[in-house]
Amino acid sequence: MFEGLKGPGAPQPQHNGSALRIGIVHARWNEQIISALLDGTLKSLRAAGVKDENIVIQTVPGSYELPYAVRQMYLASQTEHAATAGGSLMAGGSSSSGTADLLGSSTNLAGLADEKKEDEGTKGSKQPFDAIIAIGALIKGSTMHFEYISDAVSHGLMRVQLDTGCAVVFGLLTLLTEEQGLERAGIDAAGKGHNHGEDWGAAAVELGVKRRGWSEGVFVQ
Ligand code: DLZ
Repeated sequence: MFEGLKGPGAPQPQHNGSALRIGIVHARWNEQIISALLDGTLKSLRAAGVKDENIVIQTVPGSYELPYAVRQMYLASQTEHAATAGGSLMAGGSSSSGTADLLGSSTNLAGLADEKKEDEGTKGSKQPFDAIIAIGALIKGSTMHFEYISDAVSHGLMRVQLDTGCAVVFGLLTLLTEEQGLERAGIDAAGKGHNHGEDWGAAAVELGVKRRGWSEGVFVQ
């Protein structure tokens, strides 16, 4: 894990993601960069104990589609949860408008054990996502396109997490050059870069664990 001046530093203690369900949605533009970022994200999710069957990956054409996709994925996971035996929409649960109790979570800590038992095997969890990671790489061109999309996606992702109460990890690189993207994906020719996807996976686990605590009035360190 990157612990340099500009990195987030490792949380103390490390969070255990083994009970979490995480969504990932990534754009398909700038495939080489995105592919490496996705690998880095998955690597850190797995290192924190998140199970492969509890990771759902979706793709969208470009970064502009990320906020909408995150919102719809979260609502879909709530629908899925409600459809499973014993599933119910509690505080933080779905509303057709997509606005939900900001303090709420549709998971409760006591219920997790039962749910875990029920989902053991290959099925994977059907609980609503604890966090969703949105990954995209926007590269500046010669028009204002970059500025408009960067701004819209940044605000859109923030809005989705505040409206739904689902933690959204900002995995959007806003790049002046492709080389900057290669560095931030850890695949630059000089080998000096760092894969930011690793930080995003760790952020999703930390926020997912803390969100569950907060929804129960518990402050997890
Ligand atoms: C159109 C476009 C351009 C020019 N550049 C990028 C980019 O660098 N990164 C990215 O993720 N998407 C790009 N797109 C696509 C838009 O995000 C979007 O998919 C289309 O405008 C369709 O809504």
